[in-house]
Amino acid sequence: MSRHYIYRPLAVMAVLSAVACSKLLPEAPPDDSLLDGPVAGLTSAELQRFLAGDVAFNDEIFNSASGLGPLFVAPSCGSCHAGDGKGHPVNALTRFGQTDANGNQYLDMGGPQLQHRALPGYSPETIPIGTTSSVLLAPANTGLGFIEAVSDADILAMADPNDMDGDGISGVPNWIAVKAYSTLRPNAVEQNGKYIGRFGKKSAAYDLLQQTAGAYAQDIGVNSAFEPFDVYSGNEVDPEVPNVIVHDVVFYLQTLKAPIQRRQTDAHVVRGGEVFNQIGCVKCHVAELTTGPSPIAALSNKSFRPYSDLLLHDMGLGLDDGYTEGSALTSEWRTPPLWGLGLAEDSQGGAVYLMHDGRATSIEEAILMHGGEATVSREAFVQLSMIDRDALLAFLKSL
Ligand code: HEC
Ligand code: HEC
Ligand SMILES: [Ca+2]
Ligand SMILES: [Ca+2]
Ligand SMILES: [Ca+2]
Repeated sequence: MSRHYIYRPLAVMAVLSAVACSKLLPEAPPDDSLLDGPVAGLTSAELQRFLAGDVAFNDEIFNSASGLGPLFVAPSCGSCHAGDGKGHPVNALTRFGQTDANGNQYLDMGGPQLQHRALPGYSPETIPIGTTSSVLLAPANTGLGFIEAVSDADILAMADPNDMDGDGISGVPNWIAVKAYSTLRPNAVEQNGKYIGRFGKKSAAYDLLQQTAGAYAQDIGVNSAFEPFDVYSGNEVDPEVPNVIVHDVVFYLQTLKAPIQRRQTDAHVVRGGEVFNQIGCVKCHVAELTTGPSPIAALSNKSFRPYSDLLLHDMGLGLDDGYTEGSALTSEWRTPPLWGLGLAEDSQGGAVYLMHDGRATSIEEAILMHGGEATVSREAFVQLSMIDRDALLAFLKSL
């Protein structure tokens, strides 16, 4: 198995250090602190596809000759999802103009997604005056194949739309229209022609194919047979990225490994995990989920620990972005997985930017911003003794 991709971030450092000081070569970081690697147990044919997808995702920088734009946000997937970790505010996406649950408005003014860059000769979009806009930070792309393979029934079993158990928490799925090119998962649950979304901050994408084809078209201005309409002209254009590459990228996302918890036996971390359960964080950030059957054996019927229920929760006015997607309301967000949280600063340039738009610059701040259904849990956090608060943070940083 070729391991070049695992050490790629270090290649430059290795060269520099070899020049500067030929005796001290940098040590490779331990495997559990890297995000950019495949899940265990792939066949060699699967590893080849993983590598092809890795190259397309990280190394293919589009230009005008290869289909970039004319309107775009960034020239490659990797420019926002660097190292597959969380994105930085400089690469945030902006969506605007959707002010109620009745669908997109301002489509004639470039909504809903803002493309703020353009090829020479074209005018980039600006946010029309009078519209509300939402800023979204790129999430880490780890472990997504596991999330994709959870059955709808398992997600629905965690939902409690009418809060029957009276704990103030009422997670709901986002019911969305599925694109004609997506394949319904086995035993998909339908409600009035809508299905359960699970990717994106409001769970508005059904699967990784929709997320990928949509990102090529909307973020990079690169059309495919799946999403053939150019965002600038509105016209159908010839594919600028072939289906096989789109599928390789989907495969890469499906088989990117999930972060594994570090310092699992440290007593302080163990105590922090208990606190996490006691104060109700775990009610939304559900520790363990199980996949159903998957054509990729390494993902089939596996337990994994994302710390998410994949459901939408009303997080209160403070986090209301005035923007709706599918059946998700303006104050509703999908519980973000917390795996990899402790590695966020590696990919965010030494600082952390948490919550959907990166407004929280520490884990404590992120917790204190929880409102709505998470109010009871936040209040319990505020009441913690210093030692328990510290343990909780140690636990969160071990994820
Ligand atoms: C301009 C920055 C940017 C670019 C370029 C970009 N993304 Fe993203 N990506 C984001 C943001 C922001 C989100 C969250 C969007 C949302 O919630 O709707 C996201 C979400 C995702 C998700 C969903 C992850 C999850 O946890 O639900 C996947 C998968 C993804 N992107 C893949 C890609 C691929 C593949 C490409 C290239 C074809 C790409 N992205 C290009 C910023 C970017
Ligand atoms: C009612 C469900 C719910 C509860 C309870 C809850 N959370 Fe969250 N949490 C969320 C949602 C939804 C978000 C995303 C909000 C946003 O992006 O604006 C979030 C975001 C976070 C984030 C930021 C993650 C990131 O990647 O930006 C952290 C850290 C976090 N929660 C930790 C906790 C802790 C610790 C507790 C317990 C004190 C807790 N949460 C309780 C639903 C919940
Ligand atoms: Ca194009
Ligand atoms: Ca636009
Ligand atoms: Ca409940």
